[in-house]
Amino acid sequence: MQQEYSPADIEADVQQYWQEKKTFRAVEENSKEKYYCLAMFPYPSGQLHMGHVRNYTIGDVIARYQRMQGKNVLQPMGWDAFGLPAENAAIKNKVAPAAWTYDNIDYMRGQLQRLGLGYDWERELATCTPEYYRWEQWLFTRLFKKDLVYKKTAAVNWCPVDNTVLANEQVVDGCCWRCDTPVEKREIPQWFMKITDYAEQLLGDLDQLDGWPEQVKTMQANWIGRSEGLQIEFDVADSDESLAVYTTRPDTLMGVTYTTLATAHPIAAEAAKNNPDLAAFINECQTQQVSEAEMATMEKRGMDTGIRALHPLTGETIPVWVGNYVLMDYGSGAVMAVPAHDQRDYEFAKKYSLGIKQVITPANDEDCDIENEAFVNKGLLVNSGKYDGLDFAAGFDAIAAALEACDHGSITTNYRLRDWGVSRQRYWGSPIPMYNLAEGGEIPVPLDRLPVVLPTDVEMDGIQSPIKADLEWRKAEIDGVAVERETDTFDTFMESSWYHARFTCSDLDSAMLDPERANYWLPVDQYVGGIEHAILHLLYARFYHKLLRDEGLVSSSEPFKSLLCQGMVLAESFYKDNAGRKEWLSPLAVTVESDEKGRTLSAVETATGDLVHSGGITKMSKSKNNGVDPQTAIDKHGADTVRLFTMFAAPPEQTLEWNDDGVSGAHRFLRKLWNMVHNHLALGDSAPLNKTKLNDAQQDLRRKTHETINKVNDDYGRRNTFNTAIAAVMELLNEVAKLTDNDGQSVAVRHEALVSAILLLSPIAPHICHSLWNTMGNEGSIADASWPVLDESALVRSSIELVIQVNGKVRGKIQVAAETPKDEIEKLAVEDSNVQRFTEGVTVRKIIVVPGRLVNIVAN
Ligand code: ANZ
Repeated sequence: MQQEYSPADIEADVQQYWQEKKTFRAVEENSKEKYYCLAMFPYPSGQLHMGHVRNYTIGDVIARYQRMQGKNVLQPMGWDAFGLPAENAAIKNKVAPAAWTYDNIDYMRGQLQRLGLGYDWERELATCTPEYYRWEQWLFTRLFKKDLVYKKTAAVNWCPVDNTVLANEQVVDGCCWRCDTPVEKREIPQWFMKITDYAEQLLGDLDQLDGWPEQVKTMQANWIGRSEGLQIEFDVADSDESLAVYTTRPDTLMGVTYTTLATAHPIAAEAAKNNPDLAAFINECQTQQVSEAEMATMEKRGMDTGIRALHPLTGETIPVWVGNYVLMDYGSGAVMAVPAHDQRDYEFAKKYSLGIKQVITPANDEDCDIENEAFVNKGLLVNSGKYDGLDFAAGFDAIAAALEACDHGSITTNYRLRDWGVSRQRYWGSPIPMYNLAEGGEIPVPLDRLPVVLPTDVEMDGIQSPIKADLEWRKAEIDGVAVERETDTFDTFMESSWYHARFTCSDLDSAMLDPERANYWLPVDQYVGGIEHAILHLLYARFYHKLLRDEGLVSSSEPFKSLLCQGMVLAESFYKDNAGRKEWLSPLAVTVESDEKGRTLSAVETATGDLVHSGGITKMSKSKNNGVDPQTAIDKHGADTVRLFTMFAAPPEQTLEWNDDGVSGAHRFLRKLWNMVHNHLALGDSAPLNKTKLNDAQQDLRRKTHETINKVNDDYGRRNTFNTAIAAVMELLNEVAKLTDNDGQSVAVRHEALVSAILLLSPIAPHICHSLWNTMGNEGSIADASWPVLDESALVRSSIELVIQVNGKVRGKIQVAAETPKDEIEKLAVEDSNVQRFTEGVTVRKIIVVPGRLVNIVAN
């Protein structure tokens, strides 16, 4: 029998066992309740980081727990394998992106296996394979026919020197990362998916997601950004045209002093035709590089178009301006400006000396100082003629009714959400399956020509995508007519939007999904991932799931029933002064002296003895050089220790501080468990447990065992707090150590406690528990064992402790049999010697017994 705890040997053996027995292979079984647990799949960057370790351990713990509940569990893993880093690495290392990616996948797969994660590896997929991306190409052509995808021009970052489009990551401080040239904005034709057609469903279905954090649902709702407002038509003076604006504040209509058009508005373009100054201004704004966030804060600029509009209720003449703060693709691309009550309009009006007319006054004692800023809150209408005195709701309704009556307005709903631009001008992605026609327009690649395979044997020149540069590749022919293949590739969010579904039948080569298998497993019961994906990835995956549903491939409307967002992994960072610059040192290169709480007292660079400073505890990152390589920790302590530490150091949603002492502590605990079990077994076989023949000490340990089962079950199954589950098992082991008798029933009770501890810990530290489980005489894998069952009768206490108070102050404690009657308790309380010291010389007036807890004696 192996006596020393040797994780390296045990873990290798157990992993081999899982592999040989195909322990985690998932097969559809209609008679069994399914459980699909999914952790967000990684980008194959080269090696796992601690964030991955945490993410995947959480998922694995949940999956193993559910499996021990008797569920049919699916836990798959794959690779989000397209994306820009492969192109950068390819340029740097002179290796094709595909080769680099597949090498990384091989290495990282080994790392995941070394962590003992219970995946069904037969379902593994990599999104960069034609077997995978062909189906999103297929879907795209279907959606084209359904009018759910379309092409339009949209802005990209353009480097005028390299003559190429840049990804946002390639724009550094507004300049090209390669040649430092200021980046321009250019409009080029791109493909879009009509996610806005699903805006209402995406918002409404959030209500079904009881298992999602409220915060994430709110972020999704805000991103979709539904607003109720009015579309108002302003007639253009001396013309048959009208100008539509969208407003959420029709109550301010009487305060409109001008209107503003987006620079790309057709009326502005028309006016610019015979106004060179205006044309120059519009052109300048359009080459400016601005995100929507920057738009809110940047300096507001504009120009009068010379056009005049007519106020729809008063007929007053109103100037029409062009402004750089109006978005073309929101509402109608034009606003009615109410400077007194909108801060952007206010700043604009002040700058260009336009009128500011107050029409809202505070309904209570809020500050309102139109001389200095807009009053943006809702209030009561003033200076608005017959609408004076109305509040927001009444003003909205009355003005909407007046506009509807004269055919100049209608109530509309708007969404902030824009259609999803899926074109990327980079190489390492799925080709967009379209042909561009010589005479303009485009057609989908016919089904029998799918997939459009991305060539992988390419050389990267660092500027042009190889498929854009390859004139031969671009050529195609259909019915004898020459066409050109689309050379843009899909946004990589495309692939991550449906992998959850593809895992249900990743081997299928005749269709995107097999509805029967997909519907057996979907929706995912538990999704685990980082909060950084709270908006886009989750929104796109929810959208895609609805597209799959409308294609008849799945029957559910939502992909993820429950969502757990894990917190970040932090570590202390260190730097030394290097000629006034901070040089960040790896924690491995630093020797730290810390106090008993693990706080750093002083630190020096190990190699040089130079004093180093603490940069605080921050997210593990390259920039601070404070990443801890999981591989080193696994090699040193074993996977179980790393898993245990990551689960013990913090609840999953909170940040986790990496701490070497904590890791050593986790290791010591596992060694203690190992030794306890082996020492226990050395005493020989345990007698059968006889519940009716236990003394107090034995009953106490049994109670502790079952209290622990009860608590840990709740921690895993409901609260997702694995740290408190571990703490409870640690406490149980402390109690086991206290029962030192070795008679038959003591051994039996201890045996039950140890078996339970092993079962309860097994989702977190599966290798050591697998081994100990077998050592304790159980056949097969602990992964297939049933979760320990609570014996309610063990929780009943034969005696209970009652606190005794005299006049509200604790003066003693008594131990009584659980079923002691009230008058007997009163008697015992008064007779207690400690209590008598406080009741001497006074009269007991009243005794209050709170059953099971305390006795209060009132005496004076
Ligand atoms: C007049 C007004 C008066 C407005 C007032 C606000 C306050 P949400 O709620 O996000 O939907 N707006 C409309 N279209 C725009 C565009 N294309 N670009 C920039 N801003 C635009 O925002 C609706 C408000 O944003 C609208 O209501 C409009 O300004 C502005 F005291 O109209 B409001």
